[in-house]
Amino acid sequence: MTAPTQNRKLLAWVDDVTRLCTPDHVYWCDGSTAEYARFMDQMVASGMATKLSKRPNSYHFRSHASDVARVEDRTYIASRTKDEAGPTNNWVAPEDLKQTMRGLYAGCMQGRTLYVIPFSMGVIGSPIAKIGVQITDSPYVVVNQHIMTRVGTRVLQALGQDGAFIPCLHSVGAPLKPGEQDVAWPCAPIEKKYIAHFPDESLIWSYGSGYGGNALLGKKCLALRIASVIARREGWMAEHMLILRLTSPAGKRYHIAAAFPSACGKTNLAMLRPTIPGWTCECVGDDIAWMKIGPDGRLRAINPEAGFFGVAPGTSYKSNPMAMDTIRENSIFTNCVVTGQGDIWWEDMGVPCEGGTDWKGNPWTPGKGEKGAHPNARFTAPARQCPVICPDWEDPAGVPIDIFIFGGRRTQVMPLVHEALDWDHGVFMGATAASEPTAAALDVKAKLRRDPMAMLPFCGYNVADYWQHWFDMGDKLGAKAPKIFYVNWFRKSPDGKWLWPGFGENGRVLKWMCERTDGKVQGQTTPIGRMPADGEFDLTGLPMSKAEWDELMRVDLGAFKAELTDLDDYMAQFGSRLPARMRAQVASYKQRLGD
Ligand code: O2Y
Ligand code: MN
Repeated sequence: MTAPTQNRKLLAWVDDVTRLCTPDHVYWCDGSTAEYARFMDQMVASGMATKLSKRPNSYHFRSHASDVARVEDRTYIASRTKDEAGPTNNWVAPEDLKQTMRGLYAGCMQGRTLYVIPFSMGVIGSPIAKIGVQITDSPYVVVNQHIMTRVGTRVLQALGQDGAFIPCLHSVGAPLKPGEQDVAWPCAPIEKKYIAHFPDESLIWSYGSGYGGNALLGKKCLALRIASVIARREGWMAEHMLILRLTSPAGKRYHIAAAFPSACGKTNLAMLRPTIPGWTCECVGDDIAWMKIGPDGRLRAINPEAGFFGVAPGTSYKSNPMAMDTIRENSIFTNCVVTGQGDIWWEDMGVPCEGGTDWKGNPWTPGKGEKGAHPNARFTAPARQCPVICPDWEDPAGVPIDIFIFGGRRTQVMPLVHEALDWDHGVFMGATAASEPTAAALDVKAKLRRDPMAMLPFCGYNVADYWQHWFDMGDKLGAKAPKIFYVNWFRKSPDGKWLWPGFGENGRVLKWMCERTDGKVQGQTTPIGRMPADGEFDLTGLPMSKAEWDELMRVDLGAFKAELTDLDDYMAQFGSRLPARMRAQVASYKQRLGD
């Protein structure tokens, strides 16, 4: 196949990789619907995919049982020095890692086709967008990238002869000997998997896994780990945040970006149906926000992705009706149950299932004692199919952000909502965001799992430097900086009952934030931040007693103080790189708690 580009660097790179990986064929993806259909037909014919008769143009895939999620232990930030990667990332010297991986890549595409996928993160031509090119030997990756990014010839046109792109090399790491029969999900054993980032040259090398974030390299690898490094250098932000637009009954629009650790309901919040009359919500993105300061001095955000790669189990018409409608057609499902009727099913989908074939390919009926879908089963669906996709979700200029939200999963201690006293305090709140490890480990000595700005697995450099970047962005934004809040949807009463109903009721929390942003309500200052004053928070129609509300919002200073040792240990790991402004925040936090 002749290359449909004259971009010199791209041609040279594809040549180099072809020589190293020795595929049988090279194919340049054009991103067309015909190409997508052809790939799906081929994968159905080879037994890799199942066409779902109940959902138009939708397919199911089963991964290898060992290749079901991101592999953080095998994810590396190969910056020049270990200190630049920081204490929270795995580091190997770039040349050492390259040597190891070159050994693995040598001949790794034998018997396979090398696909070249030119893709854009963000609408082509947006001042915030970036172009990547992924080389892969996985047709499953090709069809997923069709949905998750903007793929094809238009990207090559935008690239021209000399345009820059981020090279993303991927192989499933399973060469085929002549005559050898392929398997449904080729991949390499765990000790040969590497998800490698070379931030100094904006380069991604991934080997051995065909799953999700390990293989769809535009997502976590490019849009977060590599982009966070570029963003720091260029003065913008690449964050693990959903973006939504909330509109008040008066028609005023608020744009909110929110960071929560993985599997904390980000997709659900991004597609919120507020229960409070007159308020509406539209989704701009469910996972990643790229934000630049616009000509008006405000922070403008785009969703660099074009699709959703959502967790399937737990998604239902109760938890997320908009996601359920999004995945009615043109979707890919991975590691779900395929029912006898030719549909997909997963645990807590809210519909009965008579049985079918489970994610491992075994016959399955409910009550078998094993889960039918893998807990990290996924749907891949085009964002444009979301019934509440924001009409401006592809505005190249992005949407202006009014509010940042951080959060974690805490059954105790953290109230439903509190507001930062100022930008630096907000950075502290994001930096110290934490979840409880597991319900079983819930005792006073159990360590909290800190996940700074929900970026722990995704920050491509030293987290202490990342915090400094946040402080610097606050200085640049000045009075136009978004207000910062912290939420906890997951608090329980002493007798173990959820205190907050969540789902559509979360709109009430967002409403209070908007009213704070407008100065319509004043809140009250507490040692941990500003909280709703009596009567400010709209509880109309909610069956919640005053005692339950008080418990939900209770600030037990003793419990906060008990976590200070953990906080000190956490901050200490960053040594002298910890920004002075973060030290100052820790000191004033302790002072406010009366320590
Ligand atoms: O397991 C994977 O590879 C998927 S991880 C993922 C996918 C979509 C959105 N967020 C995440 C995450 O881990 O934060
Ligand atoms: Mn995520």
